[in-house]
Amino acid sequence: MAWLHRLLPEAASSLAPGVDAVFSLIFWMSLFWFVVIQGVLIFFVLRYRKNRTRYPAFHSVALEVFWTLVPTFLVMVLFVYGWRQFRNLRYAPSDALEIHVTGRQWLWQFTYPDGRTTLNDLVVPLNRDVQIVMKSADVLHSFFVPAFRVKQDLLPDRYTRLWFRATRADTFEIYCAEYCGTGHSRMLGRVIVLPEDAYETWKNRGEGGTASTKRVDPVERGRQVYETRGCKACHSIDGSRGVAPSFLGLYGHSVELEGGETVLADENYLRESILDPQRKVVKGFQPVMPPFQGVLSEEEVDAVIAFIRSLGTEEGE
Ligand code: HEC
Ligand SMILES: [Cu+2]
Repeated sequence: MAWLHRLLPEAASSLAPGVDAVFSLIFWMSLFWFVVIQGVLIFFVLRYRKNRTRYPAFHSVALEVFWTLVPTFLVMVLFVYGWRQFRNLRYAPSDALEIHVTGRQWLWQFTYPDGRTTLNDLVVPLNRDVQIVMKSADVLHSFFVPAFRVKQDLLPDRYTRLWFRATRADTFEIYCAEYCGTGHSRMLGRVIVLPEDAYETWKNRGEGGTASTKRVDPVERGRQVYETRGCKACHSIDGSRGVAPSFLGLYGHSVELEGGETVLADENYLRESILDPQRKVVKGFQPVMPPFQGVLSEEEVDAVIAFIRSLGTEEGE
């Protein structure tokens, strides 16, 4: 149905056809039932408009069962079909290129794996899986690329993710889809999708059509934080256990806590453990770590997390 697709923005990611299929299914189902129900309604109005006493209300168990089971079945179909698509949206392929985004009033700041940053322009390679790790520096924002059919809120103090694989080399709009203050409507960005070789050139030359490109390797920066902000005194990076657990192989592993719970050591856990260590205390250790809330800057927290991640995820495996 070409005209229906013209109602939607162009589809430019590997996820878009699936999302559009869900949309179309819901659309056609709704249209079908709208016509059926309105048709019956109009028919009844015309057919039974006189002498209502001749047609007393009656109860039919068969009819009740029919119009309970059919909608239930249809809703389950929508659920299963939609949920499978949602799962695709939710779980990024594990080898996706990771780009960090900070939303702030009122701009987008992107940080690439090599530490380069750009403002409002997100440069990605064509046909590569890209995972966006997001957080907000102030209020709620929402990262929305209509052409890719992806949208995700950004929160202060928490990392959220989305992923996509761009399938057309072109420029697409990024909107903020969560009202975030007077500059909200001007919080616009662009995704610039480059073919692999042009992307490599951009990466090596530092060109991207943006004035502000600077380079700080986050892992190196994180090592500095580790060495100069006190972490080193308690945490080793070689697997040896001191007053505190080692950072080696921490990321991506499950951690046993005092009280018997286990948590997965992802970015959100690391962040919380750094800013507010008493919230979740690792089993077998004393709660002696000072909270770093207000001590480390946002940039230092991100960097030290990148450093911890770089120490590997597969200790002894
Ligand atoms: C005074 C010693 C001390 C210092 C300094 C310290 N920590 Fe800790 N840290 C601990 C202890 C003890 C634990 C385990 C108990 C707990 O979870 O609070 C811990 C736990 C952690 C955890 C969770 C580890 C796990 O295995 O789940 C992270 C992440 C962490 N610290 C990061 C840091 C960072 C980053 C710094 C420097 C900015 C730092 N720590 C500085 C003592 C310290
Ligand atoms: Cu916003």
